[in-house]
Amino acid sequence: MKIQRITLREIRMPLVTPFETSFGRLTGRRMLLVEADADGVSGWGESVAGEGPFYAPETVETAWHILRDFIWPLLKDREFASASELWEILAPIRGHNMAKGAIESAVWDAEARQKNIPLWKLIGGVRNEIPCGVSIGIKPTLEELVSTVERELAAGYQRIKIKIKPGKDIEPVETLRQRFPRIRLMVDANSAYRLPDWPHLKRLEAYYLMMIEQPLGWDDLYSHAELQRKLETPICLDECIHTLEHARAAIELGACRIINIKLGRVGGYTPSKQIHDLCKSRQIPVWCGGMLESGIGRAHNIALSTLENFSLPGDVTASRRYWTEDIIEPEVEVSPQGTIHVPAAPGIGYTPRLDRIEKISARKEILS
Ligand code: OSB
Ligand code: MG
Repeated sequence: MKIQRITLREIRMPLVTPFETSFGRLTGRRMLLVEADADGVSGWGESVAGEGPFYAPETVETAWHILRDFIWPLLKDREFASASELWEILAPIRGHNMAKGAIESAVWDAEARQKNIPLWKLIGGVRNEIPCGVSIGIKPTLEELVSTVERELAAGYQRIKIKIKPGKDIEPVETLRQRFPRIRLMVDANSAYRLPDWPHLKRLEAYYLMMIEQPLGWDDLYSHAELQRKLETPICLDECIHTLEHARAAIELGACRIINIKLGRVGGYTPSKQIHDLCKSRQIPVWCGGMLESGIGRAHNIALSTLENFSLPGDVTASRRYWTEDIIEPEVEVSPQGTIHVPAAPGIGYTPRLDRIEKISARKEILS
């Protein structure tokens, strides 16, 4: 394989409703899309880098810079046998996983299209239907939270995750547990607490949560290990796990019992699969996280979720939860049972709508 050219585009999409986490409130997204032309087919990827460095250090701007000035020079004129080699080719660049993940996933899509098979089969996926949960942002009132949860349960979603932060934690969880005694419920703090807050976090244990996601510092494995020893509820790590080595350290330290894998956070399919395989061998369940992706990133999350050890419902949901109009065809739909049927078409299995993508592009750069 050889990549003849890549096209970077920044698209802007307004969210159907604002999304609030402990690190900020979003009313829309700016995403960097990568289109890779390889031997007559094009593959698509999406960088999940945010507008600012608040979830992780990368931003749309840093991803653009790294793709143009460092990744493309490594890939230009380079022959490789398969997308599985990209991760090693990009190894001289330290970090910048979201930039790497965008191009790496695009090349996997291109390879699957060349072979005329679905991407999920190319990566070794084992299921053609994936279970789905939802991530619900911090709401201004408890009434709004309850009605949102009601609506998502009615749509079929199999587990509910709510975002929490200090002052908006015990009460929302208690309210939901009273109102919905039997649902699968979890919380995500996006690093809003510190270890001395542990007695407060321990109060959440009264509400039978499936897990508490990323309660402490974004790169603080040691404190999570301390906290996990004080809690019965499993800790799930998100932000902390940006490499295979961090995943191994987290497991060995006892810093978590579950891991959320995001393609962009770890740098693509190859590191995602490595972390997945490690977790499988250590009986650590994984699930696929989301980053408010457009249809392109969403399609990749669906493919990734077909790997065997993705045994818990992920944050992979219908296009319409976030977008009035998505950029792929068909849009992602969720069944009344709260599952997504994995598409059988080649590559990511959805067709990027180039006309619409061009229309909402704020900038574009072709590298060849
Ligand atoms: O921590 O999982 C997270 C969105 C943006 C940044 C971080 C996170 C999230 C979500 C949304 O929880 C998941 C989704 O795409 O539905
Ligand atoms: Mg999270």
